[in-house]
Amino acid sequence: MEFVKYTTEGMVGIVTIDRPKALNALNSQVLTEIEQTFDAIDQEAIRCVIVTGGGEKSFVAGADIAEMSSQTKEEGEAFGKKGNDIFLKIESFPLPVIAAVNGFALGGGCELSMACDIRICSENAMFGQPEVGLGITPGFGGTQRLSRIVGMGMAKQLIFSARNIKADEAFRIGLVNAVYPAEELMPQAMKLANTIAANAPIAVRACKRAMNEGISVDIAQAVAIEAKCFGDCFQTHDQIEGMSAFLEKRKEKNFINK
Ligand code: DAK
Repeated sequence: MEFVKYTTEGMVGIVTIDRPKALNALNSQVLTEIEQTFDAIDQEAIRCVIVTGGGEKSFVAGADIAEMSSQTKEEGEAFGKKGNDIFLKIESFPLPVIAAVNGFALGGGCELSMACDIRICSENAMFGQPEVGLGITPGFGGTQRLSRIVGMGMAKQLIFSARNIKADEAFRIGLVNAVYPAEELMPQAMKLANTIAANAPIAVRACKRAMNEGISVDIAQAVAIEAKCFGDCFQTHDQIEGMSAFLEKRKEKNFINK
């Protein structure tokens, strides 16, 4: 892979979008490499994934404007579909995905972070959907996910005004869960990922499924989805282990993803 690096630390997989010369902008090749990287993640060994950007300045500064500038209607639509399909894959990826936003998260970069389950960022992070200033709409899910995360009124204000916001404002409106000095971002992301990884993987994955699937149906259907996910955890090794540990007053738990 030229632009996407994948490393592991224990049970955590780290996906780094690494095209710093273009502030990690997403061209077709980067999108393909992101997809291939996620497809290759070992879902038995890995329990949580972190997505971040290479270099000091940027998470992802958007879709590649140079590549998009000469696209026809058909090519634009195909490019949008490619990005959307990959971001949907990340959103519904069985493992939790944390975006460690280490700088610019603009346009497609903000959208990539929103396809992840959890966003934390560095103090120099900047978020925004500048597309209307370029004569286009957000094309990788921004009009849909931003309103689900920060509410319709704030999302409309940000998208219609194309205003970029700094980390503290992103935190205030709930777009990110925490802000850290740049050098603490990855250690904090690892700490969170390891906390998640220490819990029962089948249960964590079932929670993600229930929350993602439940959000787009009515409450009766949503709680039925939860009930199914809840039931799926029973008679697993990890359910028996987790409950036995509590009853035996044991701190150590041996979760094996079975
Ligand atoms: N695309 C391509 N190259 C980019 C880029 C981008 N999004 N962002 C930065 N670069 C490149 C710059 O061109 C520059 O390249 P060289 O000139 O050195 O060759 C290099 O990265 C460094 O950038 P700067 O020199 O501009 O660095 P600064 O620190 O001065 O400024 C900046 C950083 C992030 C404020 C600035 O680069 C900037 O404003 N970048 C563009 C940010 C932006 O507008 N992002 C949103 C892109 S639009 C759709 C599908 C997808 C989408 C929409 C619709 N459909 C099919 C419907 C998605 C749209 C977007 O994401």
